[in-house]
Amino acid sequence: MSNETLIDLYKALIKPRMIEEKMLVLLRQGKIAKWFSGIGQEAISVGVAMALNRDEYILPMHRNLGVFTVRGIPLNRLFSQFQGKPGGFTKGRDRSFHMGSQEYKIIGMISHLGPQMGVADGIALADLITKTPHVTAVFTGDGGTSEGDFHESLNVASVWNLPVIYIIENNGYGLSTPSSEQFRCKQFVDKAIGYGIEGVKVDGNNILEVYEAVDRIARSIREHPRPVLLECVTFRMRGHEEASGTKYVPQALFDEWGRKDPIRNYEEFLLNEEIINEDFINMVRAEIREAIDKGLEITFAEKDVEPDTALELKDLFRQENAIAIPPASNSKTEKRYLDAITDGMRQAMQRHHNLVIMGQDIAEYGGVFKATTGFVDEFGKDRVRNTPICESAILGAGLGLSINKHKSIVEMQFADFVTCGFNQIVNNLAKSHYRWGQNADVVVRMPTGAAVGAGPFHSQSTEAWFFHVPGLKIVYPAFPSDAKGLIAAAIEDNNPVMFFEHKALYRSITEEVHDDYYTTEIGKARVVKEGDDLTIVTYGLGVHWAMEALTEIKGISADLIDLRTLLPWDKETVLNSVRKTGKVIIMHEDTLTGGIGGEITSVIAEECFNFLDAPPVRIGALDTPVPMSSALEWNFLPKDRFKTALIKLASF
Ligand SMILES: Cc1ncc(C[n+]2csc(CCOP(=O)(O)OP(=O)(O)O)c2C)c(N)n1
Repeated sequence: MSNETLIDLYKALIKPRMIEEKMLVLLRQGKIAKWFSGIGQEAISVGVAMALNRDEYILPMHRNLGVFTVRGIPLNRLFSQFQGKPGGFTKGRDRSFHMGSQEYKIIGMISHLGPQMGVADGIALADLITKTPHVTAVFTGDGGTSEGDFHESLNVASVWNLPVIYIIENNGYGLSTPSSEQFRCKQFVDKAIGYGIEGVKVDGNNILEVYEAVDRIARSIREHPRPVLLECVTFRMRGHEEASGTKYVPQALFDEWGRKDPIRNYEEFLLNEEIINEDFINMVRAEIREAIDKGLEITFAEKDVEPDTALELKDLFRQENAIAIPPASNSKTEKRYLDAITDGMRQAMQRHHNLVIMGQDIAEYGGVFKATTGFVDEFGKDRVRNTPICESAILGAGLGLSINKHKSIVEMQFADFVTCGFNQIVNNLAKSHYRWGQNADVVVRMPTGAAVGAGPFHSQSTEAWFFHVPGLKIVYPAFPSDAKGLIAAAIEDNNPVMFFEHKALYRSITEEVHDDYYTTEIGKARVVKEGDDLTIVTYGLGVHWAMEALTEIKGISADLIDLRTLLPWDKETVLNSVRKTGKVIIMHEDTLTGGIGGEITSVIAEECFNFLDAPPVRIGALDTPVPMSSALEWNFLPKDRFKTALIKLASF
């Protein structure tokens, strides 16, 4: 290494230490609220960030201040981020290192630790597909490796040859829990063998070792994309966060690792080699001290964030959504619900060359419901990807693709299995735009619903789980024409959309559907039938039950509203109808308690009280799991109870 590189590494190494020392003072003075210290571990963040190219993504954790400083983020912006001031990266919405920046190619963590690694997979996948010779580096602590996300993301990266360096900072503790109570492996490089990937172990307190290893691995990965696990052995010299103390760590360990301090040792080495001298050290330190003081001055002078409710709500989503796309001609063909979804997806794949579909068995096999039959032949294996059974890593990868300029559709084999990827959806996809302005351009396809004799784990209605999550959109078509228009709209939308498609409707209903590509507006209900006696609000299979009931039971003139979008639901259409009819019944296939019907009923009660001639009625499935045998399943489902309630409401 040239003296210049050695000196650059030195300057980069002491900066985060000096910032931290200042932060600890400010903490004692009550000027900052919390601090997660990386003292003792700086050589890893700094070595990694210095070895990578400036346009390569890094996904750091809570002890990686060095990544942020090496990338050259102005200190006042960093301090404003720590202080929740407007000059930070999250408009005061998230704390400390929970931030990302496309400008600096840093993607910060969510608190859940492990999900970072799936996101890294997606970023790397985009590079792999576009043949961009880039490396993505993602950090985890040793404790974080106990999470399923660690396993899933390494597994996905290994089968897909993703160019990711997984950096494990093995500091012996996960919060207060020592390694012996966290895992039984002797060293993490052994785990790499299990994933069929290379593992490299370095002294994480030696900046030269870290830098050289990452530089060598990165050069090789850029040429031959593949994942590599890098274990950096180190020690955390302070508590998990400052308030938590260090009582659980034996003093002997502090003494031992104190002697291995990465900064003092490197400084001594440079002094011994006469590459630097005391004057130089003093000069560099003075420069950094001045930069810190200047940065703090700007941050402290900055006003606090002022709440703006309209902005808070607006920033949930990226707003530049695609405009409505009408069909180019009037040509139509009779299509089943499933074929309409396939058609919409195929045309979207033709239109968006950066759109990737991922799911279990979706490639050659065409998916268990055959929604993607023939796609792999038309669009190739890069864009139509069979995935391992790793819902969490794949949903995280969806966000990663989005970060790296791709759109994605992730198929859950059955909506029930979304539980295994729940965290990525509700905490990562849903919150990322609000937190730091990064949209998650991901459609999650959810083959849903009962009435197919499939029992408790292949039949659930899961839409209400997501209805409560700000930052998501939920669509749920009941007809083939809407299925095509809404899947296209979901794909055109740059935000995360949960797309529910009812399995019992796949092959049971047909409709004339436009052959051309078109979108159906998200957020707008469809009035299926018009009438004056009462209003029926429903969606999915419920729409068909309601149509059947209105045909069977003579003499009820009803507005039948198919919501089509559940989040945001079309209040205007529902409330206008209820104001007209004065009576309303809300019915869904989902279980009653905590179902979407409760929310709709409550808004109707608030907004239409003076127009109501009867109490609003809510009908849902029994509050039990979905039973398998036909008699039990139809007893569980609300179809018959709906008819009884409808007659009762009509004669109220
Ligand atoms: C899913 C999840 N469970 C629990 C926590 C609480 N938690 C925060 S950090 C931490 C320990 C992390 O240990 P490790 O990955 O070894 O990193 P270290 O803090 O030692 O650097 C825990 C349990 C969390 N953030 N996320």
